[in-house]
Amino acid sequence: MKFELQVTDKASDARTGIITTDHGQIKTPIFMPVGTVGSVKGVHFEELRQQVKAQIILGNTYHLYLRPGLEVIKAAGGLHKFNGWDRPILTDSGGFQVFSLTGIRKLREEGCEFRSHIDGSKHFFTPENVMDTERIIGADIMMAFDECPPGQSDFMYAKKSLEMTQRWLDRCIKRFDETEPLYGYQQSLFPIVQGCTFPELRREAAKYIADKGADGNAIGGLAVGEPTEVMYEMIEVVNEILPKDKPRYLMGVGTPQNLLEAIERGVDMFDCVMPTRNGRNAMLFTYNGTMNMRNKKWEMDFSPVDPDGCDIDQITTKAYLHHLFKAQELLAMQIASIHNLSFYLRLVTDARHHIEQGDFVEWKRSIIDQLGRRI
Ligand code: PRF
Repeated sequence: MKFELQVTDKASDARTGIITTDHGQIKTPIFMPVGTVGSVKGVHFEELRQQVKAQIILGNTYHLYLRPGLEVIKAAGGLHKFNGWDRPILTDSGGFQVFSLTGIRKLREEGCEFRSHIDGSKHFFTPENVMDTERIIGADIMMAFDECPPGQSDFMYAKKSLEMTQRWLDRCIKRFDETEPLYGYQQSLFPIVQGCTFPELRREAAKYIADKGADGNAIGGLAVGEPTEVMYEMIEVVNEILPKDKPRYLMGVGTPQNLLEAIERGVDMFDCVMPTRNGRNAMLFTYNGTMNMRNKKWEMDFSPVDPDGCDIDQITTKAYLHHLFKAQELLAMQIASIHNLSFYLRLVTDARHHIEQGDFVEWKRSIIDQLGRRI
C-alpha cells in the first residue's frame, strides 16, 4: 500500500491524498461504509458502486469469524471473492466488537475470551489469532487487536489498558511480519492509538505507534461517551505526533459535523454505522439538516429526497419515501441507506475539493450549523 499526500490546507491541518492498494485507489479524505458481515446492510454492491460511489468498505473480524466462519471464507479465496466486492476492504480486528460484549467476555494478558452473540459458544481472541484471521479474510487493510476501554474509564484503568494494547500491538506486528498474504495481493496493518481522554496517555500512545512505521495509523477509543470537544482535543493531541505522510483513520466516527471537524484536524479516513443505522430508522442526513421521514409533514411533499443527490435521491419523492416507511416496506430502509451513504461520500468528496481550492475552513464554517439542524 502506498499513500501519496497531495494538498495540505494552509489554514488548517486538512489534507488530501491518494491511497493505492492492489484493489485500487482511495482518494482521501474518505468515508468507508460499514459492511459488518460482508454486506452493507440494505445496499447492494451495484448501488454501492453506482449510487454511493464507495471506494472502500469495512468488514468486522468478529462477525465474519463467527459467521460464515473462516473455513467458508478461506475456501472462497478471501472475502473479496466470497462477496464479490472487488474494491479495497478494511477489517476491524474485533477489538471493539468483543469489548462491547461486557458481561460475556473475560480479558487477560494473553487475549480475550468471549461468548458468541449468536449461539453463546466460547471463543478466545489473541493478537496472534486475530492476525491469522485477518489474513484469511484477506482485507487490504487489517487493524491491530486493541482494547477500547469504556468512555468514563479512570486514569489507572486507561493506563493499564493502553500498556496492554501496546504489548498486543507488538505481538500483532510480530505475527503479521511472520506471515504472508494468502491470496497474492498485499495487506497492510494499521496500529490503533488508545488512551481514553488523557492527553498524556494519548501522546505516549501516538509516539509509540509513530515509531512502528506502519502504512497507516488509527485513532480509537473516541466517540464512546466523552464530550465532543474532548474528542476534538484528543484528535489534535494525537495528530501532532502521528506521521504526516501516512493516512490517519478515526474509528467509528461520526456525524457529518464530526467528519468535517476531524478533517480540519488532519484525519483522512472514517467509518460509522450512523448513515445506515439512522437511515433504517427513517432519518436522512442532508446539507440542510436531518429529516425524519416518518414525520407527517412529508406526506404531500412531492419534491425529490435530495435534488443534488444520487440518481435514486432524484427520482424518489419525499412523500413516497414517507409512505414506504409508514407501510414498513423494506425499500424504505434501502433508499434511506443509499441516500445517507451517498450523502456521506459527497460530503468527503466536497471537503476534498475545498481543500484543493484552498477554502476548506470557510466552506466548513458556512455549512456546519446547517448540517445539525432538524428540518
Ligand atoms: N477500536 C477498534 N475498533 C473501533 C474502535 C476502537 O477503539 C472504535 C471507537 N470509536 C470504533 N471501532 N478496534
